[in-house]
Amino acid sequence: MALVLHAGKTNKNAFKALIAAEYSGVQVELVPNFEVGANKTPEFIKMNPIGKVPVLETPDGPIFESNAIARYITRLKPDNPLYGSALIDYARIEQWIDFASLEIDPNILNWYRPRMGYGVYLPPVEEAAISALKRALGALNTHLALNTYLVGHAVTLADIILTCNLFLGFTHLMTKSFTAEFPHVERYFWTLINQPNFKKVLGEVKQSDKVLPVPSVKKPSKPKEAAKSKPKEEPKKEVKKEAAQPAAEAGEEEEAPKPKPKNPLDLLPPSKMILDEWKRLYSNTKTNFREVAIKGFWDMYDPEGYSLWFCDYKYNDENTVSFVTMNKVGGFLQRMDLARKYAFGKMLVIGSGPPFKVRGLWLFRGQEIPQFVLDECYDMELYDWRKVDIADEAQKERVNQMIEDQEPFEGEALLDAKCFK
Ligand SMILES: N[C@@H](CCC(=O)N[C@@H](CS)C(=O)NCC(=O)O)C(=O)O
Repeated sequence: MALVLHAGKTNKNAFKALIAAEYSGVQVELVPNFEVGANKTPEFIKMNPIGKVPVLETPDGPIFESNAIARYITRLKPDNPLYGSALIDYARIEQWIDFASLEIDPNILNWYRPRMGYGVYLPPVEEAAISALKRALGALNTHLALNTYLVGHAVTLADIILTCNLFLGFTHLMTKSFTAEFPHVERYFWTLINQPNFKKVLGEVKQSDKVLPVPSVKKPSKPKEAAKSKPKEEPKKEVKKEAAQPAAEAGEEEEAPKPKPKNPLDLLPPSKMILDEWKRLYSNTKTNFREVAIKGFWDMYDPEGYSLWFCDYKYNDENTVSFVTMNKVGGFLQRMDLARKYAFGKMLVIGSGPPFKVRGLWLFRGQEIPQFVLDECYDMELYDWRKVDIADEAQKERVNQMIEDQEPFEGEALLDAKCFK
């Protein structure tokens, strides 16, 4: 039977439990129709004397505090990899949980809450919060320069808690120009957000393109202006809205379950090129690759129904660690899963030493990079894209070399070559 979690459905603290549950195979359900104020009833106060959400009901009684709830769920699965496999992993997971809870969360909340109208906005207090947050993000960035995840080589509970604590920052406060200073934190956050078990809970997450505005002080002489710059009269409902605050701020989650429209690429005129045939030929050709696969590719290629694109990673200078670079490319290909019916790709990690260059070749259905890929796969914007001019023999030859993993490639050794098919 599912454990019941009391919280609004976009509460970032409840996400910790829900994501941990996905990883652990534990059934957790949000209490249906959680309402503002439900956390102030005498029954609720019996479960959590401070009257805050989330609270988890278990067969042995209620638990409050979101980290404790997530730990409980994690421990329901014996030897859960979310807790690592050695004592030192466990200690480091706890270390990063504390870091996420003491160095990241309060600073984001001290920046966020006054701007939401849940507290007095005082510029020096905000400045101090941002400066402490930057210090923490700087340290995190240093750690993540050499580590894909916080501890070991897989997602742990520490990653779940930290990502949830970064969530409000990325979605409401920390624009691209703020986070660009912490590129490894950016890469880390989007890697986690795009893990299937995170996606099931969080849906689509978009980085805010502006900092949540400061609520304007209502001036009796200018009532209209005040209402315009502080919409939805949030401050008025301050006390009552507290529990449902994330539900109020995360309209995008509410919109998530839209009916799926037909992919426009399915509506294109039929092509003589059957993508699966090319993928089969590519996979089955073991010898004479040039004569068989490459020749076959150009025989099949339909320049009207498909287009070829070169991509170049924009931040190659950051590719200082081989396995981190390879993981980054691996993550990109995982996230391209949604385009499998419409794309084929080769991604090369080039160089015999750091910094490694990441370059690729993609074949897409249609004449443009599909819009849904640009919208859904954040990696796309990390690359410069250039359409291949197949009338240019040099570009055509580059296509051949990329399909073939030719080494040396442009005079350099290949560290890795990955195929999306
Ligand atoms: N440390 C707590 C924080 C809980 C918390 O602040 N909950 C907010 C909503 S995210 C709440 O219930 N606020 C209502 C109130 O303060 O009365 C946790 O991690 O669970």
